[in-house]
Amino acid sequence: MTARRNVLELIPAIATRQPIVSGKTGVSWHMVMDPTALRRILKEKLDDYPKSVTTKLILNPAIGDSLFVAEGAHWRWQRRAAAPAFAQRHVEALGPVMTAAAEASCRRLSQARGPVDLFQETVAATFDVISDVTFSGDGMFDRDAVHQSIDAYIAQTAKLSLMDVLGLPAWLPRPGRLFSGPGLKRMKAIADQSIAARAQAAEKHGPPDLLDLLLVAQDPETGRTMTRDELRDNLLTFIVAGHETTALTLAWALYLMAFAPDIQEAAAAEARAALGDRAATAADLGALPLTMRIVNETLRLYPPAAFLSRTAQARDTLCGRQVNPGDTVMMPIYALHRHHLLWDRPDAFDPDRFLTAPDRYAFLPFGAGPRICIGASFALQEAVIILSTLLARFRFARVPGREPQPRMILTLRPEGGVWLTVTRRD
Ligand code: MNH
Repeated sequence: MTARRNVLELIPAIATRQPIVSGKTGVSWHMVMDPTALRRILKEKLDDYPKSVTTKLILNPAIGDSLFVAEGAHWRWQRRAAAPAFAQRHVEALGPVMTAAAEASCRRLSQARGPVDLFQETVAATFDVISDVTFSGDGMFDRDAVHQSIDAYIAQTAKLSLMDVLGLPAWLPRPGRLFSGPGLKRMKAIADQSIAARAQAAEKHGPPDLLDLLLVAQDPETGRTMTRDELRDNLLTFIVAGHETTALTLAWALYLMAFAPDIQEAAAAEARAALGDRAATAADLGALPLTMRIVNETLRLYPPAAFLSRTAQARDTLCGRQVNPGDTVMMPIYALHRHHLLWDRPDAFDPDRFLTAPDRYAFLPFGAGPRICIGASFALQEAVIILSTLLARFRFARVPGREPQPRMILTLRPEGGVWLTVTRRD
């Protein structure tokens, strides 16, 4: 029963001390924590390790055969077509949206009396960002309706057995129709309306957002463009994949700041020196190296995507162990990031460990190889802009007795929220 409540409890303690842990519970499974083997799965033998059957089962009804779940040629052309939308100059051009979201978050926090749930707050902030860069400027876009639909979708997702997420066998009952709820239908309908409206709209001002860029996205090799359904599924993918993950990063970062007042003060000093009274912009990133290290150290200790899984297609050997077609291959990023052979004092919060770059395949908050997160630089820019702006203006302190417990339901969430007291610095 505990396993059903929290995937983290499924990861055996030895997973942070051994390169691979295997077992058989119906199907054979392997948890891989060895950088060389992870490189093989994610890069060298990509086609032999597609995303797990159950990952697809869960996500397909929501986001179709979009970038996140597609395989082979159908994945490849979508990735090529979408890549320019996430190129550095486009991400930088979306900076003002992130700065505005940081300002709005500060306004809300200024009103706060008593402890605040910072997870709720960062969810609101990252939702401002993702909704602005997908359906910005559309008169008919009903932000609250979309937000409610997504919440309903995530709540529904949370109900499903975690065993399904892992691709583990059916020794727990599985819920029947997972995604028949009205939330999902509503979300799709709103997205369809926005896309139709945008396609008809005359010239829009301002930098192109993700919807504009996907409307003109084209596979450079075949010239293929996205159908309306593919476009909608990919936009929803960006919203689902990019909204909660970034909110979690920010919430866990603030939680860690409350536990490390010295580091919080240093980060606040860095932010105030770089920003003065203004909110951070994309151009400030270079002047905020400590904030970036804090974000990376947060992603190490609390990786939002704490558990990735694949279904093996071919016979292979990983860390000397035989892998057969059909085996579930899990990558417990949470255990990798706290592995005793890979990290010095793995459970300690120490942003300065990122003064030197870690082994590429020992640090995988965004995955790696061809299927690495397409939104990684978008997410990092957003996290640093919002975190530095908040730290420059507010002090965050823990509320004893209200520490959140990490709990894994698709993403690594702080059970009970991240309650902190927030006080203005000036
Ligand atoms: Mn994101 C893939 C983590 C933000 C869109 N993302 C992945 C993967 C990880 C991941 C891990 C690879 C999964 C796997 O190999 O099984 N993503 C994150 C984290 C954050 C994040 C930790 C924030 C922090 N992601 C974002 C944002 C967007 C986004 C923001 C879009 C706006 N992610 C994606 C898409 C993919 C992906 C799309 C699938 C890419 C592919 O398969 O080609």
